[in-house]
Amino acid sequence: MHRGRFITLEGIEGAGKSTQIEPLAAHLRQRGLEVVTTREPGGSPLAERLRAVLLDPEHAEMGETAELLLMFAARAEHLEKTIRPALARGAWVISDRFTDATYAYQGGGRGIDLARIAVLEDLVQGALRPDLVLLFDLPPAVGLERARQRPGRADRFESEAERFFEATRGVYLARAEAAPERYRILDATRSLGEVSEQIRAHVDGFLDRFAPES
Ligand code: T5A
Repeated sequence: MHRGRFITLEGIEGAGKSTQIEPLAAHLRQRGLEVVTTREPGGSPLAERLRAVLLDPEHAEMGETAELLLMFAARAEHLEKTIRPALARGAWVISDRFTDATYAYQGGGRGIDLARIAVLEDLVQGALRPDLVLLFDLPPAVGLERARQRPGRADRFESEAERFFEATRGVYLARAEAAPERYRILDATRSLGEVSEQIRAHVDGFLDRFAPES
């Protein structure tokens, strides 16, 4: 049995990740793959409870260290209960966000030292890293406008100022540019159909390199 592959979707608020995850999963299923879709924070029962705490605007005063540790606590659960078992049985896992979001939001947005995040990444994940990261890139003003058009109250992160997301976007782009073999940058300002096409082109190229038999 071959280990499945791990694909993550990343980007700032309103970039279009949640919209594209199921069409991407369907595309992979058509190729005969078992696919598990999931999200962070969340993706397991306890991690979903931690998600509710992390996003709740009632916790506006949450400290940066607590936020960082809760993200990794949720991730540890998500890995143990959902991601590792799926990969071990040969399924492909697509996650709406993973550790790049911690570098971008807690590192870029909050200003936590990236080296400290790397220590927690090693502790919680061991050697596991995504095989492919699709970065949905767009200016924060565009993403925030899309996010704000949705009904419902803004969550704790959506309430941040635009400069928070400029810093977040900057870390995402720097990470993608530093490791082009694992990251693909999409122009997320394009129409839904055009973004889908970009995703398919990148994922089909990845499939050709990393088919299950390889
Ligand atoms: N977080 C998470 C951290 O701080 N650290 C971490 O380690 C992790 C894992 C999660 C929050 O947690 C933070 C980051 C987040 O703030 P969330 O609700 O899951 O909260 O946040 P998002 O993943 O950002 O969810 P969003 O829904 O805001 O963004 P999406 O999923 O990228 O956007 P989506 O698909 O919902 O689209 C938003 C709107 O735009 C439209 C959609 O129809 C929708 O209305 N849209 C488009 N419109 C025009 N053109 C397109 N191409 C469009 N694509 C989508």
